[in-house]
Amino acid sequence: MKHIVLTVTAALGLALPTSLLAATEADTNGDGVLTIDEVQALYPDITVEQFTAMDVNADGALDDDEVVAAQEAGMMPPTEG
Ligand SMILES: [Ca+2]
Ligand SMILES: [Ca+2]
Repeated sequence: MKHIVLTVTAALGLALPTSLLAATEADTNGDGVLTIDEVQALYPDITVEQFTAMDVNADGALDDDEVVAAQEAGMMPPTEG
């Protein structure tokens, strides 16, 4: 459900909530998760160590929940506008 809403919203080009906007902008290959390369493309200051800390389930990528958690924890800057 969440993935469908995100996909439809992105397709329509509507404004997304801050956390989801960050994930959408950073997800350059459109697979729905952020790799370290995608995160660093948007946030060059984020280190591998920080990425690993944000990757709660240790699958090597950040999903929406992990991005939101990272932003709420202050580990990833929220995007504005
Ligand atoms: Ca991706
Ligand atoms: Ca993960």
